[in-house]
Amino acid sequence: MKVVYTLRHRSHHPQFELENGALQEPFEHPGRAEIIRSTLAADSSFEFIAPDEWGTAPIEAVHDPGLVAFLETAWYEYQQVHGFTHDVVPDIFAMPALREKMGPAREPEAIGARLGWWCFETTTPIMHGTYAAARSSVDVALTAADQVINGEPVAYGLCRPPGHHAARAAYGGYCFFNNAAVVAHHLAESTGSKVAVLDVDYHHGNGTQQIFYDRDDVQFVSLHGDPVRAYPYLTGFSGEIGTGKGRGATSNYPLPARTDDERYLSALTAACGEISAFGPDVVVVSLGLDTYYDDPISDLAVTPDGFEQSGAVVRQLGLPTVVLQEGGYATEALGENARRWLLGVSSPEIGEPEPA
Ligand code: SP5
Ligand code: ZN
Repeated sequence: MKVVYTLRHRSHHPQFELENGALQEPFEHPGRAEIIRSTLAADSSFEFIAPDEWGTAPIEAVHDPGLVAFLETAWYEYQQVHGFTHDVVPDIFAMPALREKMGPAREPEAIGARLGWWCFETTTPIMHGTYAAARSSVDVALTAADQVINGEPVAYGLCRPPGHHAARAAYGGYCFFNNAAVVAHHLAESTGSKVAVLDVDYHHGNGTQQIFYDRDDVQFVSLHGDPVRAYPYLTGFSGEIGTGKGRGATSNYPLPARTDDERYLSALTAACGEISAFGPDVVVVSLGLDTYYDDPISDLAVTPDGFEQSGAVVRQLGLPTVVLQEGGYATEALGENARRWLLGVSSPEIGEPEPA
């Protein structure tokens, strides 16, 4: 299997994560991508390629160009006003309730206020190299998609930073650009095909859902911790099914705490049944491995065997498949968990009956 990777992800390296009223060690850090890289590099099933450069047009096809322009210069603008700051984080948020009855706000001019205009929470710092890393993550994703367009049955983009929490006009949740949404839109536009996005990250892919919520050419199907207890709290309920002509093209499977392999695989099989019924030409997987039983910020209970079987369930869709890395924070296990999922999605021996 082709693996798309670049070391440019390393230029996004937060010093802290502001969460639960404290500065914490970042859960999302360069070591995550590096353990996946080194684990896959030690297995001859995987062949590494570097990403091509795709520019901003495919990003601006799904994101507000104002978000792209903001992220390109935000760190520098902040330095000019506030002095050297490694991790730039908003300290004010543009809540629509502040202007109730007065009409919506306009994007502020002050850099500190613009941070809270484009960002929805405090755990996603911007530093010197964040924009370059986020752009490279999209390049990785698009290059993996290109492999599949050119005939590979499956390709893996080792994306970092992740993407699925980034909405059309908002970043957060460790995500800046929505790699999966950029790829799904690019596939739909460039090949005229129907696309399914299957999001298996522990956290609901609110950004991807938002971007495609009113579309009938891109299906969004997600399994995740129930937003009653799990980040991002505001989306991912089972009643969210899409709107307008997109009605029925969004499906959500909120899962209870400690969901084990058996229950997880049964929900995944049901989700894949909905994908088959939609009839896509290609599937994009948002591969979060934070459903792992020992993940430090999540509460499901999937094991390495469960990851391999999950990949095999997706393989049985029989569709060209672009797999993109999202979350997963048990760093020491992350490489092996990714390897098992990818072996499951690519190996005929796994999860299929023996030939007679
Ligand atoms: C891509 C991705 O997986 N983003 C996840 C962002 C989640 N950030 C906030 C998580 C809040 C976790 N609180 C955990 C308490 C653990 N004891
Ligand atoms: Zn996640």
